[in-house]
Parts: sequence; C-alpha cells; structure tokens
Amino acid sequence: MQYLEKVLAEVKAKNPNENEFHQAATEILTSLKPMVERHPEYERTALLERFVEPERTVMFRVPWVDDKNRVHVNKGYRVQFNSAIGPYKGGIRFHPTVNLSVIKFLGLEQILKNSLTGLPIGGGKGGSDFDPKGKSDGEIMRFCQSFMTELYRHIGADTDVPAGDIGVGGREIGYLFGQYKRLRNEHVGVLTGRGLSYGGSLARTEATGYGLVYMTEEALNARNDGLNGKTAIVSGSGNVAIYAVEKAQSLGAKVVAMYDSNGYVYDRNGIRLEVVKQIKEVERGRISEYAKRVKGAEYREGCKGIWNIPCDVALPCATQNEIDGESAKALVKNGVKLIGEGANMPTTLEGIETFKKAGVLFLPAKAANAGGVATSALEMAQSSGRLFWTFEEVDRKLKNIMVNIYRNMDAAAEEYGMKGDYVAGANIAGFKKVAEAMLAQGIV
Ligand code: NDP
Ligand code: 2IT
Repeated sequence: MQYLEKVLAEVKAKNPNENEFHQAATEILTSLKPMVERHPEYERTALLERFVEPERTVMFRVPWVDDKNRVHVNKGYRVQFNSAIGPYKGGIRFHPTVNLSVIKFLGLEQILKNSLTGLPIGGGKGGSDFDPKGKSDGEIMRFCQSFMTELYRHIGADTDVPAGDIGVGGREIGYLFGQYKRLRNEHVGVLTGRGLSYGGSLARTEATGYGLVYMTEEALNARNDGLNGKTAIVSGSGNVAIYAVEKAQSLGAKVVAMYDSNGYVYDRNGIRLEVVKQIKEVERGRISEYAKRVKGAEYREGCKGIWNIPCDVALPCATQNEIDGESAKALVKNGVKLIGEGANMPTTLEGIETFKKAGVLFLPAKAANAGGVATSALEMAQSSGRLFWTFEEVDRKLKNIMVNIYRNMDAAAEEYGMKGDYVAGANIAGFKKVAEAMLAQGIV
C-alpha cells in the first residue's frame, strides 16, 4: 500500500466512528499526494502519522447549576493538535452536536489554516456539548466559569490561546476571560475575541466574514469579474454570516437569503442587515422574525431549501456538511459561479466533487475563513506589544493576509499541476510550513 493510503487507513482504524475527523483527514491527505511523492523524508520520519495524531487531548467534566438549582453535567474538550509553528490556537464551540470527532476535524483543519495566515500560530480546538440556546445570562456565566475552572491549567498566552466559534461570542469570551484572570491572577492575552475594554482588537468581530469576502472579491478580480451586481446566498445568521453579508453588500452584491437552524428567509429585494443584526445580535431571536418585520420577505421551515434559490455566489457560513451532494447539484443547475466557505467543512466530499466537475470556483474553508484566526493573531501581537491599532490598520492587514493566502494557494495548485484546484492548493500551501517546522524540530 502507498504511504498515504496506509496513513489514511490507520486514521480510520485507530479512530473508529469519528466520521467528521475521517472526512477532514481524507480530504487533506488525498490532496497532499503529489507533495508527498516529492518528499520521501516524510515517510522516513513518520511525518504524516504524527500530523494526524493530536499532541494532547484533554477531556473533562463540566458541572453547573441552572436557575432552578438543578445540576447539569456537560462534556468539555480541548484538542491541542499541533504546536510546530506556534502556540496552539483555535476556537471553542458550544453546541449540542459537539463530540471528540467534531473537535478533532476542526483542530486538524485549524493547523493548516493557521499556517496559511503566515503568522506564528499552531492548531487547536475545543468545546462542549452544552447548548447555549434559551439559557439565561447567569446560566451562561456559570457554565463558562465551570468550563474555565478546568481549562485554565492547560492554556496560556504562550501555550494555547482559545477564541470563539459556534455558540461562543463576545459574551462567553468575557466570562471565560474573567474566570481565567481570577484563577491565574494574570491579565494576559490568553483568549482572543476579547472586548475592546479589556485587550481585544478592533475588527476581530468583523474579521471572518470580511476576510471571506475579501478573498471572494480577489478571486473574482483575478478573472476580470467582481461581486458588484452578483446575487448571493449566505447561510447562517451568526457572527461569520452577518459580517460576510455586510462586506458583500458594500461591494455591490445582492444577498437574497440567510438561515438559522430552524429555517431560511428569502428576500428578493435584498436582505436588510440592520434587521438581522437587531434580531440576532441584540434580541438573540430567530430568523423567522425577519419575515414578520420586512415586507415581501418569505420564511420557510428547514434549511436545505435555501440551496435551491438561484444565485451566482454561495457563501455557506453556518456549520459542517450544510451543502451535500444534492444541494451542490441544485446550485450547479441554477448556475452558481463561486462557492466561498465561511464555515468549517460546510461542503461534503461529494459536494466538493460536484463543484469540481462543474468547474465552479471553490474557495475552501481553511483559506477562505482564515481571516478570523489571522485577526486573532493580530490581537495577540497587540496584547504582547501592549499596542492598540486602529480599525483601518487591522482591516488593511486582514485584507493583505487574505489576498496573500489566495495567491499562495493559487500558486501551490499550479506548482503541482492542479491549476484552479484550491482544495489541493490550500492543503499543500498550508502543509509546507508545518512539515518544514516539524522536520526541523526532530521526532517530537
Ligand atoms: P455563531 O454561533 O455566531 O452562528 C452560527 C450560525 O449557524 C447560527 O445562525 C446557527 O443557527 C447556524 N447553525 C449552527 N448549526 C447549524 C445547523 N446544524 N444547521 C443550520 N444552521 C446551523 O457561529 P459563527 O458564525 O462564529 O460560526 C459559523 C461557522 O464559521 C462555523 O462553522 C465556525 O466553525 C466557522 N468559523 C467561525 C469563525 C469565527 O471567527 N467565529 C472563524 C472561522 C470559521 P442557530 O442560531 O439556529 O443555531
Ligand atoms: O475556526 C476558526 O478559525 C475560529 N473559530 C477562529 C479561531 C480563532 O482562534 O480566532
């Protein structure tokens, strides 16, 4: 058996039932093939076997008390996957679907994404199967405090720097940071996505969505095209989706649909983002409200139908596997030109294949959504330098980073004879630096 196939078979055998982790590993390893063939030292040093095995996995109990004095227990995770190029870095997800497989797929993706940013950050991810929906502020705070009461001993500004992800935004980062500071007696940059009054960075809130759209525009510009006048669908209505819509609209795109986990809204006149922000950021409500408030907008139960709406550009910004083979076919049939992945692994392997066959321009998550973690690294730089950059300065750096990632993955795909295949280009460009750093550091 070839080296790559052997490693992939081992991943599946040694990590049974971790379907999301298998999916991410399959996508990555398969596309590294031409690179691995040029580097026999990878096999000699078991580089890929080490790459797919987390350096450390922490799993812990998170007990907490709700407003009615009932005791609950959730699972907590932090996977410290790879520190070859910098301290572990990556978000924390609170969602009932969180399990070890989900955290490991996210962690594996994060290693290459963080490498692509060009900044010195390794890869990690964490989370809990806690469901923040419908919880009071007090319950969220007590849960975050309990979570951090275990996590604090494993992280640190030069060791592992968590941030937000699904279900973890500014409010949760605040409670997590408060508890860390209390336990360690240190006010340091141990979490990113902090509030502006206690060490956060301007533009971090906007960064993932803006970054996604900067890369989308760059990819279109490279083909003498642009977002102006394009019809777009942005799935999700959380942090990434909202700021992707904001930037896409500012570049002249018409966003006609968004969703949350209950259903989608279709507004043929173009989504009114201030209404979405009010519902989602202020009221923490449901997207169905939008159709009650905006004339001409329709609400439909269920998510899948959104991909049947004709569009030029689709930006999936909710969660993994939201575009399956069938949805991909519907998008292609309706003439989609570009897919930009704001969420992590939002397209199934079958969906990716469908887009590839149809020649749809496909910007994979680890490149397209890297603006969030890149800006987190800028927050870390500001924290350690005790600096505070303006919005314009951070935004300018973010844009440069996204353009550079685009050019690097484009060049890597071409170098290996796969022009325009950005799944391969992003994996190869990201893996290059990680492999170099791992080889230089010996068998560790
Ligand atoms: P939020 O929690 O702010 O928003 C998540 C959105 O996705 C909500 O609208 C949520 O709906 C929806 N959603 C979640 N699960 C499902 C589901 N199973 N089916 C349909 N809709 C769903 O999270 P973020 O915006 O931060 O994250 C979105 C994606 O972007 C994730 O994949 C995350 O990993 C990725 N990402 C985030 C970054 C960041 O900086 N925040 C950086 C890079 C990637 P509901 O409210 O109903 O649950
Ligand atoms: O998936 C991701 O890149 C994030 N959730 C952001 C991680 C970070 O450390 O800012």
